[in-house]
Amino acid sequence: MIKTALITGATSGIGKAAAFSLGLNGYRLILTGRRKQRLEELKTEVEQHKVSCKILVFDVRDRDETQYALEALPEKWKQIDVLVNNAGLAAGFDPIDKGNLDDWDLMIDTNVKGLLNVSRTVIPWMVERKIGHIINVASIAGKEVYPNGNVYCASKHAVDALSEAMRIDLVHHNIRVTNIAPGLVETEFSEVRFHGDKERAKQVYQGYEPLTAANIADCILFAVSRPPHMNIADMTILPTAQANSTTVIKK
Ligand code: NDP
Ligand code: 8X3
Repeated sequence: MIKTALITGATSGIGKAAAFSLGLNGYRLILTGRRKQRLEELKTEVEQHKVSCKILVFDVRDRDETQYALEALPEKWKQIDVLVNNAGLAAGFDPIDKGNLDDWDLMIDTNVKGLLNVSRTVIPWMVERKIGHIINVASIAGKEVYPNGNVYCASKHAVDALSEAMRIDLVHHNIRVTNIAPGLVETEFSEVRFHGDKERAKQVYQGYEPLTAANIADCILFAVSRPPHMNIADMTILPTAQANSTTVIKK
């Protein structure tokens, strides 16, 4: 039977790459994000590959909007086999005494509360069917803390903890939970972190070979395609030039 994957934050980067990777490997897709036009273009593109696709435009921070959009799915589309909780961002790169409080709200509301808003609606559908695989896109920033990473790191430590918590609470419902913790991946991430400063963002990925969004999508596909008795609990994926959050060898 055809499987259904819901991917949040599919308009860019890792989420978009995961849409292609899961779509081209037999999943039908529910793709979400705030930027409607990008979702429409992506739908057209995946449908050219004969992938069945629905798009939902909502902000994961808005609990009512999130619940409404998901509940409005036709019943058969609510049979979600794979939930990729990917929508997330960093905003700002300041020491804790100089951080912008709106940036802090944005990260906590998106990365933690947004992930919970989506999960709280979708998980009961998985529990009912006793089938499901949740992929939480956390980060190396959820394993370590680095200078000026403060609140972003805290939000990703929360995602890491929630992956463990979900695994514990859902194990008796036959639901798998995989925590994905990438290091430096070249996407729109740094542009968003630096509030649109493209030049500064570009420098993050210069002098070494960063990971691509497709590399992480490969890992997601690997995790979801294991046999049913096997759960990849946690994957940390780094560029070869990166040893940890603060050690990156640049030429
Ligand atoms: P991108 O900026 O390229 O993509 C982020 C995605 O998240 C976009 O599709 C965006 O969609 C969506 N998003 C952000 N805020 C919201 C919101 N409030 N509601 C709905 N969707 C939202 O970055 P990445 O692909 O790199 O990031 C994906 C995930 O990977 C994030 O959780 C990030 O923290 C994590 N990560 C990234 C790493 C990296 O180095 N790039 C490393 C480790 C983890 P839209 O704007 O259309 O709403
Ligand atoms: C994104 C990777 O190192 O910028 O989570 O935190 S890092």
